[in-house]
Amino acid sequence: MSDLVSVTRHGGVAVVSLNNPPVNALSHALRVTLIASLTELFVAADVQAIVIACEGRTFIAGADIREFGKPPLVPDLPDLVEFLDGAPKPTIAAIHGTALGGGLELALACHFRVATESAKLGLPEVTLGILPGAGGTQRLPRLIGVKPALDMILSGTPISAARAQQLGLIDGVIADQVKDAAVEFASSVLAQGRPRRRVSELTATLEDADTFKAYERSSAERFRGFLAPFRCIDAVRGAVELPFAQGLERERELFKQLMASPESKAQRHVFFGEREVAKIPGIADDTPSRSLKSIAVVGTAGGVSGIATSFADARMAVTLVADTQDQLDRALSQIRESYADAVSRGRISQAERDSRLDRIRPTLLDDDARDADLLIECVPDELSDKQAVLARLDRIAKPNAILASSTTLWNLESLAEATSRPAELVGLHFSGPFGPSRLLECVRGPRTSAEAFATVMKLGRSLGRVAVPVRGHVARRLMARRREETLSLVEDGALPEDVDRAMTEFGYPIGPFALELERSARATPDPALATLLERHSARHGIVRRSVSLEEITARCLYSVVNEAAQLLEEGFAARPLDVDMIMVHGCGFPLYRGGPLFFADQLGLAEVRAHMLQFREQAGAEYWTPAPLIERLAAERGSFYPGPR
Ligand code: T1G
Repeated sequence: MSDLVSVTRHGGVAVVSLNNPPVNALSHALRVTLIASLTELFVAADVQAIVIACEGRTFIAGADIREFGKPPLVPDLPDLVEFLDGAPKPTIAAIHGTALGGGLELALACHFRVATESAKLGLPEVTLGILPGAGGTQRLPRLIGVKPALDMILSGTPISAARAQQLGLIDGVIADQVKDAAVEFASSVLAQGRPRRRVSELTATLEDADTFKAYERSSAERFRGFLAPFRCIDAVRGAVELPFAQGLERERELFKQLMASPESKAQRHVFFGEREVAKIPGIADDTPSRSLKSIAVVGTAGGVSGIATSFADARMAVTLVADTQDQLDRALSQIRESYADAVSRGRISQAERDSRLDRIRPTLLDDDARDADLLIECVPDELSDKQAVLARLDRIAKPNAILASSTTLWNLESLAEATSRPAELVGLHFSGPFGPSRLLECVRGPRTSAEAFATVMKLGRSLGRVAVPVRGHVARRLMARRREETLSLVEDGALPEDVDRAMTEFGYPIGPFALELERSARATPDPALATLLERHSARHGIVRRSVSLEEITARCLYSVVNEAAQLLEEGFAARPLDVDMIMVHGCGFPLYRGGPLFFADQLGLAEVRAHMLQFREQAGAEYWTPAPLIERLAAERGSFYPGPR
């Protein structure tokens, strides 16, 4: 057998071990080798049961996503799964780490499943804009029921082994020596003569006739703009309404539709983008980074509670330093409020809330921050205030501590001058214009060391955030340009509610004007405001006209695309990917569109440029001169992302 698959014998039990690092993805080579190995074992007289296990840190994490969009290779994953479903002797999936997507579907084709306590099981395909395409939508509802299956498939969130056992998804939780424990389980199956249970032969029963309608209704708001969740519901409906083989065919049809959809291409771009963006241009992957265990958050300006809780949530010790007791009390009550909200939404338990709060040590003394590995200032965005606090921290911090600024206004060099350690100074932006987000914008100054920067980029990952390396305030500049364009649209004749409608229909969670008003308020028709706008436009000699939703959408999108191209040329962002990840994870850009630059590529840059020139006629060169990068790419019929994505 090849390195990909090895077989060991334990009496009548054969253990088939898969070895395809890093996550045992079911690549074509692995599929071929596994089928060859199983074919032999199915007919081997001295083999009574077969265990399927994996080497390395995880069971199978799904199909090989890198094969997506390429010509299909036979046998494909459904071929392998249906081959396994026909096994003439008991098969047992022995799960450790994660069993995801095609990995769980393969396990569902086994007669029995066992998993270690820490294992996670899930069907995350919907997060890639597709659906479980190797029988998962047909077997899971048959095994655990329609509603639990829909919950797993629509959320894409893996469940724990304990929950999987509760649902009947696995037959036992085993010790970490997964192979030995699985052989023991297999031997007990043989000893007890337990019948082989083919999940495909079970029936998916509908507890409540309104189930599918109810999930479609709740998904309408929850998954606004996404395609895959609704196709998932259709596929699971097939498990109830159709015989197994026909249900599989429907699943296959829907899978192919989604795989070819622009939404899935965009979501796969974001999946790989989140991983690729962690690689820092100009800094070697093996650059040493420091371990950050204790953090000092100094100051209580806006966003302090989000920053402090991010670190406490990641099990780091946090020293929260404020100038006055008042400030400290205010920051602590914000933190308590956000944890109370997390408990009330069931996101964390009361015990978890308590232990996270315990990690935050409030103080009025700078000196209490002297042992911190990273000290981040969070004072109001005044240059002198920032310089003063960084100078203070520079004096008390230990030699190899990293200093960070939360500024979204000042360039890092103007702050570095206030310290004796410019090589240890970075910028960290935790929240974007939409408030708390998954983004961590990491700003590298001209004198920031590779080691300090690699350290904070890694920090982003341990905080469960998407860390994006930049050389300036990219999110702020992109959103400032969009804001400018929304105001120009309103001057031209659009009404705030039109702009908000165009942006929410495009997929943003909230419109720019509603965002400016308090979150809860929506820009609603306001005759007084309309009159004000008319007077304003008249005062500026602007003849108001009706502005279509299409024009609003195009101007809000292309203004960001053009500004991004400018930022790339100025070197504030190194890759189009950085811009897309910032916009998707920090500025509300719809995930199923992949980011403004990925989306612009789908439209074609020549087309985008033509629109910009049209707007330049209307609004003038100051705002709408296409960036040189766009001119060049459009002329070369190029794209921000050359090659297949
Ligand atoms: N295929 C190919 N490469 C993959 C991969 C996959 N399924 N999963 C991860 N990688 C690469 C990843 O790009 C990275 O590469 C490295 O592995 C480590 O990943 C029919 C069609 C398993 C929880 O959606 O959620 O099955 O950057 O950095 O944080 O129904 O990876 O080092 O070059 O994320 O420890 C469904 C996706 C597929 C699971 C590990 N499966 N993977 O997280 O490491 S669709 C998924 C993950 C499917 C069938 C359909 C996570 C992980 P590089 P990592 P990690």
